[in-house]
Amino acid sequence: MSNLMTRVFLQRLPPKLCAGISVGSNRYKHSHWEHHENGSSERHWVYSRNSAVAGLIGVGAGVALWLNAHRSAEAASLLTTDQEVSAFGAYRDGLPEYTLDDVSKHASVKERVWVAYRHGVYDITDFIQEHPGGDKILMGAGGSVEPFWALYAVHKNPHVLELFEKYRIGNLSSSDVGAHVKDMDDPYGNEPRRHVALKPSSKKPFNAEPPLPLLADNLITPNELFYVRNHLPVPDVDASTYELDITDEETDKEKVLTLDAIKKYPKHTVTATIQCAGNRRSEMTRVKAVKGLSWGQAAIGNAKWSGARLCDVLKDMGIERDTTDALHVQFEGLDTDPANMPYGSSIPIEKALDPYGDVILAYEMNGETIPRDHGYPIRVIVPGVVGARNVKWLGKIIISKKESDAHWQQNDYKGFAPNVDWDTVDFKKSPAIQELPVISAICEPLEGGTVKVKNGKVKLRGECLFHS
Ligand SMILES: Nc1nc2c(c(=O)[nH]1)N[C@H]1C(S)=C(S)[C@@H](COP(=O)(O)O)O[C@H]1N2
Ligand SMILES: [Mo]
Repeated sequence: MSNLMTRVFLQRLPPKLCAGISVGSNRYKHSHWEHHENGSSERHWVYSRNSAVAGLIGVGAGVALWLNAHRSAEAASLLTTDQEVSAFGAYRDGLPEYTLDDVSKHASVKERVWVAYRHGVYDITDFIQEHPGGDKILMGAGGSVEPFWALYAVHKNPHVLELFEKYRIGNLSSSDVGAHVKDMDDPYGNEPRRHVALKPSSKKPFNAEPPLPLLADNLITPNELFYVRNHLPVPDVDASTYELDITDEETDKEKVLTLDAIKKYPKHTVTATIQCAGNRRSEMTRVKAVKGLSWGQAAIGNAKWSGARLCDVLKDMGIERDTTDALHVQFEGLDTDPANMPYGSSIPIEKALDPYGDVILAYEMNGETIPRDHGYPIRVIVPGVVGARNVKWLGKIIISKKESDAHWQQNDYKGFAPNVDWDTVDFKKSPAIQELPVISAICEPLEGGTVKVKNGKVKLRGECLFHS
């Protein structure tokens, strides 16, 4: 059968199996079609390709930036308790007092950038200039970084806060403490309910994976057990007013599609595995400390996705191989950061225009309406390509000569050799990850578990990702 992740009952160790499947470099080696009488079609994917680079890319992907996570942070300690956090931003004797009004006068590098955090006032000008992604903190410039942290709660780790405390210049006048957060709604106040079996690696934004044995139980991952990887709060999209905006930068042509209009295109179903580039980062950390969410082995899932083929929609706009000079298809989500910037990334246009590429604007996951966590009402599915390009809550498509300039395309989700670290990384030097290499992992027994030997044999279960 199709798909990238498969349930295997082995009597030998997986490397043997994987050596078997990774020989040869034909892409899309085994895919087969099922055409249905109602005009819809279905394709199952099995990829194979040489896996020699797997280790390298795997380790490199772990280096990928997690917004402005700080250099000294270790993946394992990214999440911390409120108690550890509460020591920071406390009142400190002997420092001058400033009001929020004073702070607001320092909102640019020229005037020095001040922010308030709990009782503390900080001059973070140097921090911004020295740290990757530090510019994100400019969102709180001249005011409070609390709204910023409420959104990127993952940064409430001791390393970031400790470092932050070095920039302390004063105390916030007591009447202003907390004033700036009173009317702030929790941006994560409207999240969907999640299955209790999902183990979060961060709660705000929500990121979670299922237990490995449950993953191995199902070739098709049930929707509620499918790992969730959100960078921002889940948007609450009203399907009745939903619109997908498609712009061709080459011709300035624009098309706006409602959900009903998307559903009028022939319905196409693909079974495709999605994997986060950070999957198994916790294992990488054992080799060398890497930053980012400390995923186990289950930031991966396999589902049947149904929707309109992107190539059909683009063809309708006159965009085909012979008619366009564009090189990339950019996607934007309806989820936005505090500066109102949407999640975004892009794929090469060949993949989008290839009728065998199976890129779809999906509205169903395993025969059900796509759940909110997975992109309701429309999500682009790019089979064989890293999770980060499978943009959820799709709001905009831009046909362009350029890659997306979003953070997640330019400064994250790139692979680097293990000798590159946070002091030497130059994101421009590495291409954005698209296709992922072959990996395999044992799902049962769990690490540290016991194996039962029966007639000199052991039973193992695992996942195997056949990615092109
Ligand atoms: N709009 C939007 N799309 C997104 C993301 C996101 O945060 N926002 N995360 C990406 C990443 S990094 C991954 S791995 C997958 C995760 O998809 P899932 O949550 O359905 O498993 O979605 C991708 N698409
Ligand atoms: Mo991801």
